[in-house]
Amino acid sequence: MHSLPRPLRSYIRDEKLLPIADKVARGERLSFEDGLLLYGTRDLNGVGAMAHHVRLSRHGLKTYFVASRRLSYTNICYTHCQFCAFQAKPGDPRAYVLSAEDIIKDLEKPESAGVRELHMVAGHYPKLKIEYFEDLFRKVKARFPDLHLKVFTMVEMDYYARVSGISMDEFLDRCVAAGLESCPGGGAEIFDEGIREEICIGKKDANVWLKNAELCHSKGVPTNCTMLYGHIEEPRHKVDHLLRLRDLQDRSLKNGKTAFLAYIPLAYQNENNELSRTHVIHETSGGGDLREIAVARLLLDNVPHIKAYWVMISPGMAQVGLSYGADDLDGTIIEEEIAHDAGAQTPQGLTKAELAHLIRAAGFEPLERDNLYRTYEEEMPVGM
Ligand code: V47
Repeated sequence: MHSLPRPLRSYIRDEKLLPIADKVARGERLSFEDGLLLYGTRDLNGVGAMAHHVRLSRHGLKTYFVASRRLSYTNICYTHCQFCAFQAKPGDPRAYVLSAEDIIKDLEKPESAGVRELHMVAGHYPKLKIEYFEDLFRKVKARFPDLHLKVFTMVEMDYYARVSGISMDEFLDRCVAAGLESCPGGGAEIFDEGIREEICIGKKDANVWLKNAELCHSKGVPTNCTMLYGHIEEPRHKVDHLLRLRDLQDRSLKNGKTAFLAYIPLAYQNENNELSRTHVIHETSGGGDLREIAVARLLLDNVPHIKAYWVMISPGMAQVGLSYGADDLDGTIIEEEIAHDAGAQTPQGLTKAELAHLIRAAGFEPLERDNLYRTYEEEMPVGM
């Protein structure tokens, strides 16, 4: 297994970080106060070195990506999130709802060839009920039996169970019976109640997200987790968020069914939304993006994978993120709406060869994975 060539302490310039470096070297869990120090120090490279040490001991140079298609079945949303530029109200010329047939037609296009994961999150539209999702999942699975269905944020699932007039338990069981296999990590935003009042008044109860993630895990449905950063939050809100995720993960791992597979820090995109009209918020910075990846790798000691989401931080920053704790570049995506509607300037998609090239050029080993991190080494694109 690869490891840093020198003792961890030798990479640290801020001596306040030395006790943390010692804990990391011994594999000890970090505290809330440690989290604050990691956010507060100027020694970003020291934080990165500690995260890289953990990444190397866990994954060596292995770096994952997935051939994935993003789709949103509707952009109509009755919930009010001030940071969201994707939502449309009924009657808006941008508003759309996709049928199962539209989605299948899209997946049959040449650009979707080889896709292994369909990742869908969408708006909260009360006309869509459980029957819509059962029909959608059954039809997509009948046409593409090997395509992994990764659908719903935890809040979305809660909403559609409520408008269907059934319990979350029943909603989840029926979706799984129809083909749902895992859930993305979106919709968590930031758990602090005060910040939620300002950025997502329509989703102010963080416990909904946490409770439903735990329910998914207890039923054997793996999920991911995220945090939206770079808006009006402070370091203490982020540490609190990460430790709430870590606590939940401890419980899910103890339960033994399944748990979070990956954590993805989501960099706030600051255009075309209400939050950007009412607050002056700068774009996140490269250093800030790297720190989020590194702090997550250090605090979330029980979540196996940390993604550097190139759509929100750029392919170049995501590539550097691989040396700051990330082991996953997410995927090919093909077409993305949520970040791009809010101003993201990144490409819509990257090919497998482009992802493999980014990973190799940063000194790591690319591995195409499926949703459960099983790899397809024999099919790796070469010759870039
Ligand atoms: O749910 C919305 C967030 C999420 C903005 O699980 C915004 O593998 C930034 O969940 N700026 C969608 N973020 C993205 C997401 C995701 C991405 C990559 C991988 C995975 C995974 C999940 O983006 C939304 C919301 O939480 N979001 N608006 C915005 N302006």
